[in-house]
Amino acid sequence: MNKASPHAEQPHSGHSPSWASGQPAGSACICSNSRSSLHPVQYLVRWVIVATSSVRRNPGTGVGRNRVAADSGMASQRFVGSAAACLYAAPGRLRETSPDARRCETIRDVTARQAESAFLQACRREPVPYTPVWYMRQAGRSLPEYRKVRQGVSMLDSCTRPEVITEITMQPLRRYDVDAAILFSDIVVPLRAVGIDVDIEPGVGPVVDTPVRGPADLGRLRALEPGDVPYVTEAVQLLVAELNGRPLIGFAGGPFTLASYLVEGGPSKNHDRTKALMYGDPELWHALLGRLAEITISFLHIQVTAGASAVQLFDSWVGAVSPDDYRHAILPHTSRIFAALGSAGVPRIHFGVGTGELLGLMGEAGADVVGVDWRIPLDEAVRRVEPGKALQGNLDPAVLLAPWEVIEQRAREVLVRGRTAEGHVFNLGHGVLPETDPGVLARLTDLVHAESIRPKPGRP
Ligand code: 1CP
Repeated sequence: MNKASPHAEQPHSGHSPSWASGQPAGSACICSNSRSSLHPVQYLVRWVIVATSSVRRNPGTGVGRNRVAADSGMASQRFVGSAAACLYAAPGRLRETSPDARRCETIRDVTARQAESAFLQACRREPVPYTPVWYMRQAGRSLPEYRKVRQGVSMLDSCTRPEVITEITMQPLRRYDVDAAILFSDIVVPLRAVGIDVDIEPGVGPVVDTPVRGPADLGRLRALEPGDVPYVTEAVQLLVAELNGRPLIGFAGGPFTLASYLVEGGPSKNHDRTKALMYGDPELWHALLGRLAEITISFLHIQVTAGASAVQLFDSWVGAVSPDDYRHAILPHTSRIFAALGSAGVPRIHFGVGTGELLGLMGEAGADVVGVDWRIPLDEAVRRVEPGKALQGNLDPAVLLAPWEVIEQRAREVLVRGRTAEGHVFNLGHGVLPETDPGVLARLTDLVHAESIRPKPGRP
């Protein structure tokens, strides 16, 4: 039983209140070196809301959890300069307090809850009230209610229906007290949206009827426009409304992983054809990855514009290449993706499987958070990644099939090693395995929170 569910906590998690920072009412700041803050009245309202929020029963485990029932939407200025020049203003009324103010840009509305989220704080390497947790592939796969919704609807069709996307994205949050939702979609959704003949075959994965093998095939990879994926925009907007401030993670496939599906024509063990193209025809390779980077930038921008509060680039299969090849053949394109997302001001997470030797380069590519699979302990990952990055990971998903005592011990180890990082988001080392018991994930979520809770400042 999670007596200390962080989402049932009082909203104020040890930050300086707004009235102490001089921030006017009706505004929230998510500057990298300042805390979100609330006007005393907002603070009181939120405290009452939280204190009176109803306890919902967790359908998976019977674990009772408090939920924040409501939240106050507030405009935010995301600041890209020094904290001293940070702006605070009501929506549409930008008040300049210094010349640097021009460097502040309004990104979108955020709720106070989002600005305070432990997940976003950890991504930004700020102090956290507890270690935040979410799971790659938390939506779908192991949930019976997912399989029910998907009955008679193909995978890619389900990714084009905003209500279905919303429902499936929310399903894990009804069972687990995770700190973020991840949009239900797939890395091949934008490829299909620009006209690539890709489908997802049950039990197989993405299959491309006409693989990309020569320069003539590049023409099929046109730019992605928001109008190509209206269902993604609509679903993200619906979700942001429903999530009540809990962050939504948008995502896209990384350049190597997308190229692999396109070149191989489907899932591949060693990505031999893809690597043959990388080695044998650098011109075509860079042209291909350039187009994929364009599509990815656009897909991620669409999700952030609609309200996603972080993005993850899944370059799942990039661990197949050596560090040298990564640097020359992939990093320039990944760097471009992360640089293009920089102005959006949301944390950028970069993940790949078997990438122990690439972790430093994956950070260099411009991610704020480097995802680590289970093969490298987090304290070792800290040594491999340059300073100034948070880490995400890295419990082996297969551990969740072992007895609870083993899971508990392994999770504690991940938490302890995670404390050596500047910021740590607890996750698995790869996606949830289909055979995972959802009750175990619920229990693990509560364990991570309870084990990692930090004392409030000023308390013994
Ligand atoms: O019939 C089904 O239920 C299809 C299974 C499925 C699901 C639920 C696929 C086919 N994709 C998805 C959703 C999905 N895909 C999400 C949902 C959000 C979540 O809960 O995390 C995400 C993030 C993805 C991303 C994705 N798709 C990746 C990167 C993440 C990873 O696991 O490494 C990759 C590599 C894919 C391709 C893909 N799509 C589907 C499958 C089975 C695969 C992998 C195939 C292979 O082994 O190559």
